[in-house]
Amino acid sequence: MISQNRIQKNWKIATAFRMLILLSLLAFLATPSISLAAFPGTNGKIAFVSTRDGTEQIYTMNADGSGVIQLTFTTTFNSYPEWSADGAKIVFESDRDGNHEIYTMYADGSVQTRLTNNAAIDNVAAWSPDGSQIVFASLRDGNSEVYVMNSNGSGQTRLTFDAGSDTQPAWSPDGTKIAFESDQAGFGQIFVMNTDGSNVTQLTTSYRNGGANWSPDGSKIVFHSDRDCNGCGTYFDIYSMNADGTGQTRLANDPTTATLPAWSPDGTKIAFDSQRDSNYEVYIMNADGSGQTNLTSNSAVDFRVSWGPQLITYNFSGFFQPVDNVPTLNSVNAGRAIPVKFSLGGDQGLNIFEAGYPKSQQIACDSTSNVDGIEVTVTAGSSSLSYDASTDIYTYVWKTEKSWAGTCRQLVLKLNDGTFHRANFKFK
Ligand SMILES: [Ca+2]
Ligand SMILES: [Ca+2]
Ligand SMILES: [Ca+2]
Repeated sequence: MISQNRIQKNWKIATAFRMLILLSLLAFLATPSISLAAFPGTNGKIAFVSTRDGTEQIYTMNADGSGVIQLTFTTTFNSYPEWSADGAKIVFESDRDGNHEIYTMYADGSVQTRLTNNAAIDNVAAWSPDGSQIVFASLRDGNSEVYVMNSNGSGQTRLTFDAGSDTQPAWSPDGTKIAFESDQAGFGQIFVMNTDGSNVTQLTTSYRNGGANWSPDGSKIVFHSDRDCNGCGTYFDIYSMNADGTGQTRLANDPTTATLPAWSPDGTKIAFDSQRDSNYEVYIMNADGSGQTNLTSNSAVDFRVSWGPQLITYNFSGFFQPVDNVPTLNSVNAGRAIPVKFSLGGDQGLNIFEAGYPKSQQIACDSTSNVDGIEVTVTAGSSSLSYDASTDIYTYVWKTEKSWAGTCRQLVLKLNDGTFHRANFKFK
């Protein structure tokens, strides 16, 4: 963001050379930086924006640059992707409905859902670590401010109240702080505040600084700055600092301009974009700046990265005896403890169920439909779930109730890879 005053002042002093510099500056600043927050996990896919199919669209790729998949396909702008902490969803910005609004979609591009509906620009969104909330910037109150909303778009609440441009919010991995960029003190600088907007603290002071992105452990923030060209506004590089603003260190030493850094979920690497190969490409480097590698090598613009965690995927075997898989109606004595056995293709630990599951729900005995489950299951004894490495079998012991005699019921296992597995029972 750049103020009108600054534009006018720059134009007054413009020589032909300065006009070129300014045009570059405006080209950069006209596209506000993505808001980024890296949450801990195993490194998964990198989301990025490319113009390779005409307009800015969102893509994902593997961390070695392979397996590029296009996720958005509107004729308009889709940009600023940001992964949720569990890797299941991406929040992004699009003007497909007439002006800039915030949307979410699943990691495969499905169920693209609009969250904001405001005639002003709503942009650069990022998730809270638990996925329940989204921070974003909006010009709805006259100048850019940071807002927060629930992840379904409800409860939109303003957090900043200054005359400067407040943008690029990024939620700290521990959930307690929001970093953002503001020019309330001159050029854009990085600030942090509490998640209710209180306790605003400035972390950077020299020249332009933006693109703040928390390390997965919350101890550091990477960002871009033009301080090594003394605030020229055209050449940025990647820097890191401690989360309190101390220890500011240059990392990329980019010969051109490098912006919008994003930590990998395991904290060992940083992705960013650079123009060193004549147009924007996505790069990764080690967290100390070594090993810089071009991942995209495409003549189009490739930039605005967010590095997601690996989605958990289990290789569910189906249920083993004594439980038969659907559509069989398992006939059992009401009140019995039922050993529910299955394999996930190796030892996946004992934290395999989505919170609140397994559940069960009464069904009609001739029903073939799936239910979500209502009652949380009761387990028999203290060992509700066990894993036997010698047979690669998980056993979940489900305690049924005598009062269920004469009814039918569906057992619903939701695993924390997001998959449902069900079995039907008739109680004698
Ligand atoms: Ca809008
Ligand atoms: Ca403001
Ligand atoms: Ca490119």
